[in-house]
Order: sequence, then C-alpha cells, then structure tokens
Amino acid sequence: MQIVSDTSNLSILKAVNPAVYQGLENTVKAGQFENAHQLYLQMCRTVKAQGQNNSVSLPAVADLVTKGFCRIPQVLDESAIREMRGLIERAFRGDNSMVRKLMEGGQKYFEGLSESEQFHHCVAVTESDLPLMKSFIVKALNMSVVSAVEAALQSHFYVNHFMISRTLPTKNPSGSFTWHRDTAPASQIHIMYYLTDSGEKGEFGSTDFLPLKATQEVEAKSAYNFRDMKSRVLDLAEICPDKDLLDQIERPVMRAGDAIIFSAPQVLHSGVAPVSLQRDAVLLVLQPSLAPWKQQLEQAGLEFMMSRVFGHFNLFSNPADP
Ligand SMILES: O=C(O)CCC(=O)C(=O)O
Ligand SMILES: [Fe+2]
Repeated sequence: MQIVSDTSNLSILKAVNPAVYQGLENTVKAGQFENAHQLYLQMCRTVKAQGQNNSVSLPAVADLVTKGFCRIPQVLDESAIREMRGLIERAFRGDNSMVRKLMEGGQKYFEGLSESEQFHHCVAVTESDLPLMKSFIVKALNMSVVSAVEAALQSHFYVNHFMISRTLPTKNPSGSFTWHRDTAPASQIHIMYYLTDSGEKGEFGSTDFLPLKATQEVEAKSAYNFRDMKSRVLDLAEICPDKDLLDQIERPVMRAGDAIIFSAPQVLHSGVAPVSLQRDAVLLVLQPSLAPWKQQLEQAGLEFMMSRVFGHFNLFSNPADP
C-alpha cells in the first residue's frame, strides 16, 4: 500500500480505514485519550507492516524492547555537537528570556516545584534556529536510531517536539531529576543526545534507568506515585526495600555524541545532575506516525514544534491531529 502523499494524519486515516478513523474520533470526543492513542498505534502498525520491511536486528533494538532503553554510540559527529553547544552558549550569553527553567511551563504537573531550583535550563529556540535544528534532526536520526525506534514501535514515527538543555550542579534536584515515568501516551519514545561526556561514574551528569521488568515489580510492591512531584524520590530505596531489584539500576556511560533511546512513559528513570561542570543535551520526543519521519519533517517543517518546546501534553491530545 502506498502512503498517501499528504502528511495530514486525519486524511490518511480516513483514506486507509474510515471505520478506525470514526472509532478514533469517538474516543477523542469521549475524552478517552488513552484508548485513542492505542487505536492510533494499531493503525500506524498496520500501515508500517504493509510497507517494506527494513528492520535491522541490532543488539540495541533488543535492549529497547526488553529493557525499555538502549544506548547507541557516536550518533553525532564533532560538528553537530559543536553547533548545538554553540546554540546553548549563545542562549546563556544572551538575555535571560532566552534561557528559561523547564519548570516555568506553567503546567499543573510542575506545581509544587521550588522556584529557587535553577539548575535545569531549557533553551528557547527562535525561528532563526530552525534550519540548524532541522539539520541536527537529520543527523540525529541515523539508520541505527531509526531502526531501533521503528522496531520497538513496529510503526513509523515523527518528531513531536524537542528540548535543548543545560544542567548545572545542584544539591536539590527535582522534576525529571527524581525517579519517574513520563505522564505521556505509552507509545511515546524519548531520545536523549548527550553533547557532553557523563564521566565514568556519571560525575558530569547522567541518566539512571530501572529496566522494564524491575520497574513493574517495584511499582507493584510500592504503589509509587511519580505523578505527584512532591512524592517523587531521589533514591528508590525510600520506596522499595528490595535490594535485588534496585541492584538492577543502570547508569549508561555516555560520551558526547551518544544517544540514549528510552520508553519514557514505561521505564522508571531519573536524570542525575552533574557534580561539577555541566551537562548539555538535546531531547527528541517521538510519537507513532502513519508516514516516515523524513516525510513528516519535509512536509510539516518544524514551526509547529516551537509552541511545544517547554513541554507538550500529548496525553490529552488527539494522536491523529496533535
Ligand atoms: O534529564 C534526564 O536525564 C532525564 C530526562 C527525562 O526524564 C525524560 O526525557 O523523560
Ligand atoms: Fe522523564
């Protein structure tokens, strides 16, 4: 089957399967967004399965499926790293409005966070940065990354939004620097590109992960409520005494240019702020799509991502018309 050369998900859905389209519309109208996202993922899988099968079996792919995260080394070359770090440096040198705390998104899930927390900075991009971002995305989604994501989702995907950040040392980490799963549709995939080394022990900032199965066991034992920012913990031992489970926590050693792909809504994870220096990173947030990412990027551009840079609430969105 040919993918209709129109990136409007709605018209593709209508053309491919009017009945499923109607079902999706009904679930959205009824406010059953989780069902809508599930239905939509099924639809994307059907479209992908009908296309050519270009999945590659890399060890990383198996990790993403079974553990919920995988590291892909050396995705970005020196020049891509330099360009993105240049953008961050410019933002930090410029006036304050260019650098904003992630938590200033004004969303209710960020309520309760201390205003004095100034350690995690999200860089606001301007229209003039978009060509640079586009060329970054094209480099960042190399063949290894794309086949890992497509194999995990069994579907095409598109870049829903991105976040560029610099994290400084802090004694009081909060937000995504405490243990959580992201409050997002189950199919959402995050890719974090480190622009700085993490150090062998993560001393320059890193990310901790509890593999999928251990995540499920910890939550079954503790009923951990990571959605409430005030209840989030820095150390999982506070909510789970089972040492065998906690021994499974992994802190991937990241080199500048490496990517870590993870199922953010499914696997417990926590950013780890640097002890010294700083951590620079770019996050791409992906969602299933009926058309390949490149087609979406060429046809839809990046302008629509601008409004999402400080956190986009996909959980309450219509997946076919986000
Ligand atoms: O900053 C980090 O290392 C964690 C990021 C995170 O929580 C996410 O992307 O969902
Ligand atoms: Fe997260």
